[in-house]
Amino acid sequence: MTENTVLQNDFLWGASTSAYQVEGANLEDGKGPSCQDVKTVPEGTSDLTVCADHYHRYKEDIALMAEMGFKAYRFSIAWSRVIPNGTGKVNPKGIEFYSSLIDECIKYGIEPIITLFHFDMPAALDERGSWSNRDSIDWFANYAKTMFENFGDRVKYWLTINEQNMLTMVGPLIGTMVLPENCENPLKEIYTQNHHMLVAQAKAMAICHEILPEAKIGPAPNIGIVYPESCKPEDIIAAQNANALRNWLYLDAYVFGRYNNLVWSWLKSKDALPKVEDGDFDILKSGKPDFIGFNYYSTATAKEWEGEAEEGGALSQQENGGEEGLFKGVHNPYLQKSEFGWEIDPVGFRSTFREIYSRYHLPMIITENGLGAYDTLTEDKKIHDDYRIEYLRKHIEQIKLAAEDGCEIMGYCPWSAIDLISTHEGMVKRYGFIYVDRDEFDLKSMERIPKDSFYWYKKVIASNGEDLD
Ligand code: BGP
Repeated sequence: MTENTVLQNDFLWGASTSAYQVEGANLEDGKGPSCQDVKTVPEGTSDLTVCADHYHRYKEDIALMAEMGFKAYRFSIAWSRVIPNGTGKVNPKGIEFYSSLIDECIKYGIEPIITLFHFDMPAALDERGSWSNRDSIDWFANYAKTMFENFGDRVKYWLTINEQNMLTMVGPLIGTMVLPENCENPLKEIYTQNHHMLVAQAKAMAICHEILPEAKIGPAPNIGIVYPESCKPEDIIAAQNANALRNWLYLDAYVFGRYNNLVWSWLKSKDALPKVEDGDFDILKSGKPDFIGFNYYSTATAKEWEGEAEEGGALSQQENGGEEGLFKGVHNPYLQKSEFGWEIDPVGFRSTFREIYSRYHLPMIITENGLGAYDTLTEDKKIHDDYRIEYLRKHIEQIKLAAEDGCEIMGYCPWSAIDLISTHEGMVKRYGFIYVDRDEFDLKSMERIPKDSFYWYKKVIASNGEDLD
């Protein structure tokens, strides 16, 4: 490792995946179905039965990650693989799988970073009301405890819930939103679910600290600051509203154990305050993160609300039409978009670090960042993904600038280590450093082929971020 680099010498270079998008073997070896296995997949996209078949090929995959020089691998545990019904009996084969995966990482000196929950509620718990059921707090806390007990001897870094803000804002799109039949006040229900998640993850953090004093645990929301469209004072108010709703509601609750006042007032005005019970705020305050993990793909831009309510609403993790009365989402003319329509904003990455750090003063790790693109396999079996290298290079440059600004940054785990199935846009939207030879519906050879970005990232890691050419 190069000495005297901008980034700390133990910087956690790696990449991320999630169980339901990468593993496959979705009902094998005793795994119970999750909401992802029972949902109707978007038309024209692959189902989630095979994915990248990481479940059977993880040794080969981890060896490739080791070849890139990974210091960390962020992956998630499928709750229904280890506890098929979500509560009750533990599946020994599920425990065995993650135990071997962890050992395989450690064999190469790769730090496993485990996400406890990444968009895959056990289907059996959805039938019991999912996050609407107040018992979900204990379901999750018990599941987390079981994971700490089984893997805490080897796993130092834990993440609670992936993109809780997106579960709340775009749950139907991700395939995770369950509302009670004839729900009279959906907004109140959604924010009550969100409240249960807040309490559940705080409980999990407190348990982690109690039984694994050496471990570190944090959240992994999707954070990107929201710019005002202009310096018109009403646009500033709109951007503040959008930031509160998208970003600060979550981080304020995780770190300070309290609700963001703008969101609380808005929910009150809509008769949609979450159902809170006595003692909930004590629990929120008892579970403090050691660091902030966050996914960053882009910023957003907002102006004063105008138009009809139907013109608002979140459209994907990164696109938002706005919220009646609060803000209107607009396109940022200074930014280019990816092939899949997401704006690309490396400089916004730096501002996002600065903003998070000045608000919370906790070390940060990037748990996702990356470019979804159509990759082409050439006849001589190469993938020339210079567009991805360009994207990552520009973002790493901004990480270094943010570090020079005094932000504490622990690591970078872009999305994704290997090609996998996108949240709602199938296999064709690829993010990996490692190509997987399969199509949307044709499983082909499933061979792993390093992309150009693989060799580039290897140099980046070897130079601790100094060599970005
Ligand atoms: C995040 C999710 C990931 C991942 C990524 C890319 O929101 O945490 O699971 O899928 O976005 O999104 P997509 O697959 O929609 O392109």
